[in-house]
Amino acid sequence: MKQKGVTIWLTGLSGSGKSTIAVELEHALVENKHQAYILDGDNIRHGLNKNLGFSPEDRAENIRRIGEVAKLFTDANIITITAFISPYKEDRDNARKLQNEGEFIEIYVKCPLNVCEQRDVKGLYKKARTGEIKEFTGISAPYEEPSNPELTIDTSVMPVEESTRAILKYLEENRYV
Ligand code: GGZ
Repeated sequence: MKQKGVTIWLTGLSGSGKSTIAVELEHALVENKHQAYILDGDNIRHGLNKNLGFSPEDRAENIRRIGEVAKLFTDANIITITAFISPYKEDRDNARKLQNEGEFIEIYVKCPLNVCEQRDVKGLYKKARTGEIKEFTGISAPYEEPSNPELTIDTSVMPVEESTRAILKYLEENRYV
């Protein structure tokens, strides 16, 4: 079967596990001979979007550009995994609207704020609490939960391997892979 493109849009707080899940998922897909590619802060915010910060306007523009890039990759029949907080519902919905029906899978990587804050892998929550980092999602900037995602994964109860399996199961059941 020829591979069809699809965008797997991961959304959730900083530290919720989006990037880790994206990497695991990409590995699993590539092992099964699929073409998959991750768009994340490392390759987007450091390049195409390096002129953008974290104001609501800049986040909207960040997500708009990522949505357009994801569409191009999807059109090229690549399984495209995006890992951005994407805190605003309107911005995520706009990214969805760019794609054909069924080509955009929104996955809410859910994790309670207190758990993300406890993990604080990069020490950013601490800096947000002291005010050193302004407009930090969950602390001093909003996160709007998805109201109707295709899938929700709670990483405070589900380890990464299990989360990845749940996504693969969804992709198989819905004949994406
Ligand atoms: C949220 C911030 C901020 C602020 C820097 N708010 O855990 P990280 O470090 O690696 O992931 C976060 C990343 C968020 O970038 P996104 O492009 O995903 O955000 S958005 O979708 O809202 O545009 C965090 C770091 O950048 N970071 N400042 N103020 N996260």
